[in-house]
Amino acid sequence: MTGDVTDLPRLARPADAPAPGIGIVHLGLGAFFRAHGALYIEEAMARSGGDWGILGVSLRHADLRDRLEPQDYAYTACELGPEGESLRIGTAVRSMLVAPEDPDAVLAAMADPGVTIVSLTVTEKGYCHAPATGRLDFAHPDIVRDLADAARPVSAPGFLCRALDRRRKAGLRPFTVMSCDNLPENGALLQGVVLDLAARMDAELARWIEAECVFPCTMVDRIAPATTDADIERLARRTGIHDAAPVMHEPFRQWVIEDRFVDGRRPALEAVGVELVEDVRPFEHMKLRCLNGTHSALAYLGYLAGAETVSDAVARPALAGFIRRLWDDEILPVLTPPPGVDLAAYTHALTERYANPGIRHRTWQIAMDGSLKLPQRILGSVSENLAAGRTPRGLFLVIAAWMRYTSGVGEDGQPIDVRDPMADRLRAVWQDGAEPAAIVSGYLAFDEIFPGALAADPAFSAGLTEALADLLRDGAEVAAAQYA
Ligand code: CS2
Repeated sequence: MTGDVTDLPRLARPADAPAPGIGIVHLGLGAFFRAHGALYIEEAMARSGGDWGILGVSLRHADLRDRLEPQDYAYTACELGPEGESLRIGTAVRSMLVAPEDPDAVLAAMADPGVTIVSLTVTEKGYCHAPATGRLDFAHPDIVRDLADAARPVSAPGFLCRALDRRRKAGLRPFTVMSCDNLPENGALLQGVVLDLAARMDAELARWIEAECVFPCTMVDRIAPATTDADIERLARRTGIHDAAPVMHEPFRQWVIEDRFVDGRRPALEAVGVELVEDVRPFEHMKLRCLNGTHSALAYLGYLAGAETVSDAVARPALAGFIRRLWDDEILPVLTPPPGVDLAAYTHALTERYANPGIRHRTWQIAMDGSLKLPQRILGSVSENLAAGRTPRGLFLVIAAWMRYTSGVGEDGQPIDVRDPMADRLRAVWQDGAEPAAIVSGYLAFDEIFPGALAADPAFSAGLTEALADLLRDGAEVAAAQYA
C-alpha cells in the first residue's frame, strides 16, 4: 500500500535539531512512548538542556529500528484533533537497538555511566507477573531462559537485573527504573518482579537493588493508536515526504510521576507540564479505572456489536449510555479522586476524547491481552462495590463480554483473532454446549487473573452468570442498552 510513497524523499533529521548525549535507555520503544514521554523529554531539554537523549530498545522485532534508522530516528508526531491535524518532528530518540540481535550491546548501553534512567513501555505482559498477585511468574518461559543464560537476557526484568549487576560490579550508581505501563503501582510492581528475579540470581545483587535503586510509579495518558499503512500514505501525500514510522496521537496528554530518582537526576519535566508528585496512586486509580476500564468495556462490547473503533462504538447510544452509567453508578462511587480533581468533569472530557473522529483506535487493538488488563481496569472496582454491598451489574457485563470475545467466535459467527498469552486456555473453556454457569466457573478457575476471595464470592459468580446469559441471549448492543 505504501509502495508508491516510498519514491518520495525520505524524512531526515532536521539539520538544526539538537544532538544531546544519551541519558535514557527506553525498553519497548513503540508508538506510545514516541507520542508521549519522548516528546515531553524533548521539550524539557529544549527548555533546560541536559543530555537526555533516548536510546530505544526493541525487545523483540527489528521492524521499527529498520524504519527509523534511515531517518536518523526522527519521526513525525501527528496530533489528530477534531478540527484537523498538526505535525511536529520528534528528535529525542538518538538510536535504537534490537535486543535479540545483540543483547550484550543492550546491557552495555544500560551499564553506561552516562545513562541514569531506564524507562519502560513493555505492555502488561512484559512484566512476566501473575496479575492476581503481582509477583514474578517463575514458570514464564522468558524468565526460565533468563535464569539459565546470564549473557543473553530476553525479558525486561532479565535485562534490568543483568544490567544492574554490571553497574554494581563496576562500582557505578544504579539507574532509576521508570515504568510507563498501565499497571497498578507500576513502579512498585516492577521493583517486586526485579527483586524476585535478582534474589534467584544472586542474593547480594538483590540486596543492592533494594537499597540503592529506585522505581518511581507513574501515570501515563495519551491515546495513540497503532500507525497503519493508510496513515503513512496520508501523511506522505500531505507533506511530500515519506516517513516510515510516524505516530498518531490525540491532543490530550498527561504524565504524573512520583518524584524519586537516583541522586535526583532527571530531565526538568516539571517545566513542561509533567506533574511530579509524592503519591501517584490516586491519579493512576482514576486513569486505569475511568479511562482504561471503559476502553476495555467499549473494546469487548463494541467489537461484539460490530464497532470497529472507539469513536464508532461511542456513536451508538446504547454503548455511550452504558459507559456513562458505568462511571456514575459503579466506578466513581468507589474512587477517591486525586487532590483537586473533579471526577465528573474528568469523565465528561473522556467522552469527548473517545468521540474524536480524527483518532481511529480499533476496538480489536484495545481488546488484546485482556487477561492482563482486566484486573487493574475492572476487578478492583468490582471488589470494592461488592465489599460495599452493591452489585456492579455493568462491570459484570464487561467481564462477560470479555469471556464471550475470548471464545474466539463473534456474534456474527466469524472467527475473532484473539491476542492474549492465555488465548488457548480461555477458548478451551467454551466446550460445545457449555451452560453460562459452567463457562463462568471455568474462567474463575484462572487464579492468575481472579484473586481467590473474589472468585469464591457467590455474588460475583451468580452476577457473572446472569450477565453472560443476557449477553448470549440478547447480543452485546441490546444487553448494554438494557443496562443503560
Ligand atoms: C488502551 C490504552 O490499548 C489499550 O488497552 O486502553 O492504550 C489507552 O489508549 C492509553 O492508556 C491511553 O492513555
